[in-house]
Amino acid sequence: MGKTIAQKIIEAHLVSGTMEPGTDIGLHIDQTLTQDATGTMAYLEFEAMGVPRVKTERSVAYIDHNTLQSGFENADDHRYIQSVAKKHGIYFSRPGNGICHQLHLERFGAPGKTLIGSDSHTPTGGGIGMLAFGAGGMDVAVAMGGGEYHINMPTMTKVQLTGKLSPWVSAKDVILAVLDKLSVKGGVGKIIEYGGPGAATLTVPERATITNMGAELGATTSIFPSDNVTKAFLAAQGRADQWEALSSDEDAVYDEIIEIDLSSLEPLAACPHSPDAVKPVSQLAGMKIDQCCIGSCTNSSYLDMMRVAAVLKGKTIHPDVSLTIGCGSKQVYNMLAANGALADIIAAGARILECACGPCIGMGQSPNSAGVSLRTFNRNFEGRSGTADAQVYLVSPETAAASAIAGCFTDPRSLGEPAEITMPEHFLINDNLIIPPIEETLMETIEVRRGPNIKPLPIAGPLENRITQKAVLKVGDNITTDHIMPAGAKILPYRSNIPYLSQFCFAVCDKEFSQRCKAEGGGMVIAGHNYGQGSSREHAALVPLYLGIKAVIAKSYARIHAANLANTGILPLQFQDEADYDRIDPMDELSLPNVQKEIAAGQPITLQNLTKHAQIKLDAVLTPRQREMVLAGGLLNYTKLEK
Ligand code: MIC
Ligand code: SF4
Repeated sequence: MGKTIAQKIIEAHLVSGTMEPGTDIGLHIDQTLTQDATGTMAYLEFEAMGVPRVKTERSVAYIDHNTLQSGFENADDHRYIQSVAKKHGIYFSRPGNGICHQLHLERFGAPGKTLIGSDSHTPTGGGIGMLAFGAGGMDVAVAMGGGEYHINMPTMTKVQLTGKLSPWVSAKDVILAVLDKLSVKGGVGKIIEYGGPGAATLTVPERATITNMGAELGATTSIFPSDNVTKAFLAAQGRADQWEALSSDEDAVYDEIIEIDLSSLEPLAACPHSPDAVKPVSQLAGMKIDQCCIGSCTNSSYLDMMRVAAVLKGKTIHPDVSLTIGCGSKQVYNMLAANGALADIIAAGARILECACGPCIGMGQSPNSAGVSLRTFNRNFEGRSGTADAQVYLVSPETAAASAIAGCFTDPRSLGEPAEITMPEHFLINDNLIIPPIEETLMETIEVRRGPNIKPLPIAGPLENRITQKAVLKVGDNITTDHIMPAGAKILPYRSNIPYLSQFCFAVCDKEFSQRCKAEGGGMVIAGHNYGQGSSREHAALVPLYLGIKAVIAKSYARIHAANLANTGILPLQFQDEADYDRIDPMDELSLPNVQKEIAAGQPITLQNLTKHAQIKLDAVLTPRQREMVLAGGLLNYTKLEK
């Protein structure tokens, strides 16, 4: 039987398990990446494992999230990551170099390789034919130490692309169309493979926009073939030698096939507050707007920015609109500066930001109260922008630029003929902000620099057999990790300080949550479907662990978060009968009377609602390996046991 692209890469990297969908597989990982907001924790975890030098082909530490340095914390964390990278053979990308995913695509990504990153948008690498997964920091630490990365073998979905994008319609509109079809849960358990004649018409950065936002589908990852377009991109980056052809077999079998005719697409927008609340821009045209932000790992390539510059050239932004521009990398900025496009952007009145995540993660540029903000980013969860009542729409760079000039939602097709912009034959290559590893013999002389903001990470103990706790919180469907552990300029600097972070846990849903956990000595969280979607931040598990949360009981989970819960030693439990969700009220006294034995035996879990005198059956969302892990008290304890 023929194979899909993903199946071929998985087969070549399979260390344990069989490729039976839904079963646990362990993969050899060629490359890892971290960013600074999850990186400090990942490297503290790596240090706890006691491995002197990373065992991957290449590991890269990027600084891109916490670049607003309003106190010593972020700069101290950057120093820590830089020194830990030097000590352990990790490439270090300095602040100012750009956003991890854009940079990895430009400088390190290669077709056919496996990559995991402590960031949910790591599947951006699928644009260049890598099998790239977002993972928790602990998983990345283990992979750096040479350990396998475990996932459930996904099913295969093919998105068959035909036709060609019309003028002013962009890659962002393709992925918004997929989100419209599948929803934010539609990709769970799947690898999404793009192909068909339409795929060949898309450049690597355009493909990367699409695979990047596959994270918003909940997909395990997304991938494009590696073809002549990929080859040309790698050659233009001076890396032609890293190219290899990669395609699915003619007779490959997919579990699901979705067809999209690129020619039929129009400019789209994801409306507040979910990436799948998609509407045509034409239906929103005329709505007054307050802000446009262009950038993020989704849409900040040279091609994107050149298209924006062409729209802005010779114009002035509307007096009621603030427009920010943040290129994805120094390479992009440099090229725009050299060819004059940056001058057009500046002249139009844009506010130029450093190349970093910036407003995407709420690091500045929060909109005005109830402000309407058009962003080329990938997430528009409530409050993520830093303004609780802001209305954030996700759009293409073309739509954002056109709207910034008009002052209202504008369909870029109303602008007439677009300028012709082509991919450069040679990108400007200057890796002077990437510090490569030093000689192995020198590594041990390096001293790791730890600032006072770095506090020890919480580690669970072995699982007890009886757990009795209150339902300290009950929430609905699609709770994101931004709800559980918010980010933003005020909180992000404390990603290496779990005790401090804990006061903000679930604050978006319930301001008293942290206090209540402390008063009750911990508890359990009750949730609806797709619990933990969005960011890969393991802080959304580590902080609840610190607050004494022993179990989450949900209708269903997002993949990375369920794994993070197991990694930290919190039980991810699921209702056998969804209707039982209604049989638990906030502050009910709950008991898991025999949980350790049930987990060990792989049996269903018994829950007693002591307040309501009801018995409820649950399943543990755990593979056999994860069962061992939670019995031991999480991945770090388990890895020590394995040694
Ligand atoms: C995000 O986009 O939410 C982040 C910030 O990049 C996160 C990682 C984090 O929370 O540090 C992600 O996507 O995983
Ligand atoms: Fe950074 Fe935003 Fe991309 Fe996350 S989604 S990596 S915050 S640019």
